[in-house]
Amino acid sequence: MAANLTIKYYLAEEKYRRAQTSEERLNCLEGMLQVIPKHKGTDHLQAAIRWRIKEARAEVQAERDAPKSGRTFRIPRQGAGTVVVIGAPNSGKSRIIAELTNAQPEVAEYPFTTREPFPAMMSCQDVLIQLVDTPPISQMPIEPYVVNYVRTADLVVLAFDGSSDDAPDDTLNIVQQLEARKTLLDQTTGYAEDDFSKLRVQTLLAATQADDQDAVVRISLFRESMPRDIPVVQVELQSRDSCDSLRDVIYESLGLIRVYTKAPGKAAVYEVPFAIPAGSTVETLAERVHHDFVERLKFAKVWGAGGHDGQQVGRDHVLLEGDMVELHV
Ligand SMILES: Nc1nc2c(ncn2[C@@H]2O[C@H](COP(=O)(O)OP(=O)(O)OP(=O)(O)O)[C@@H](O)[C@H]2O)c(=O)[nH]1
Ligand SMILES: [Mg+2]
Repeated sequence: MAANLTIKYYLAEEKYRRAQTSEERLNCLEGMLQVIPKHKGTDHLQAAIRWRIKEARAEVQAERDAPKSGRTFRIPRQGAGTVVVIGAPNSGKSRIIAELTNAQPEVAEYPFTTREPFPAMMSCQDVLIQLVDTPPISQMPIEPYVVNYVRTADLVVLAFDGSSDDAPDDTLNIVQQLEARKTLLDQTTGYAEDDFSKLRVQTLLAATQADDQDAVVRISLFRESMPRDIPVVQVELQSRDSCDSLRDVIYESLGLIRVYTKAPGKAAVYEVPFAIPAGSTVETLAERVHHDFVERLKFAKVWGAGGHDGQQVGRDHVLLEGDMVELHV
């Protein structure tokens, strides 16, 4: 986290990253400029936002003058995180969704089976995570809406067919196509400093059919040519254990903690958690519970692992896994 920036600013920046249309992006940028602390230390960043606002206005105008061609599929975000599954034809994307959720996307031995994106919910540790299946990315130019999905995802799962000699090159082609669109598959998510067009997105390589005897060699070949190191999970989707590990790795990669809320004076019930990013404060939780709560929040009481037994805390208090929180507004 750069110095001198507030949680409010980071919330605004996160909202911007998740915006799906140029109009939404413009609104979010204006919101970021409003809440960014105005002092010397943020001069550069303020200038970068102003510059991006100018660009975004031009984009909005250009789209009004000549609506963008190409398909768009708006998928509303659902659950505690959105995981976009991308990959080359036949890399096992739909099979991943089929094994980890109750949905039944078409899975087939031939390539180009999936034609449209498809969202489904995965449940892990009482938390629902949205997985989005996508059509394959091949040598054809990647569709703009898929780039948009990748950029707004909380995590990208890059499927890699461990049984195919084409997998290293085909997967590298995807990395490069995204890179040409200023989108870098990487270990963490964040904007390049002072450049709101270049974005790193946290990615996990899921090597399917990993029981194939040459899968490890193919993965190594890919890693050698991949410009950045990303974590790899090897899966054999026929095995229940292997699917369970993939589910766990996806959940853990999202870096969430589960916290519970209760109304003042009511008994604590540990049933439906709020899953929020680790390191989140009471203020972030308040935002999730109700957008009004951030302004109205007076204090909170916390019970949990950090030794808290109903102590009163302020909005900047950092929450821990399993905390029970009473928000007083
Ligand atoms: N045994 C085994 N088969 C797999 C695994 N992953 C994928 N498959 C098979 O590989 C074929 C392709 O899987 P899909 O999930 O349809 O691949 P896809 O990436 O969605 O393909 P497109 O939609 O065409 O891009 C299917 O026959 C799957 O059953 C795996 O880990 N183990
Ligand atoms: Mg598919």
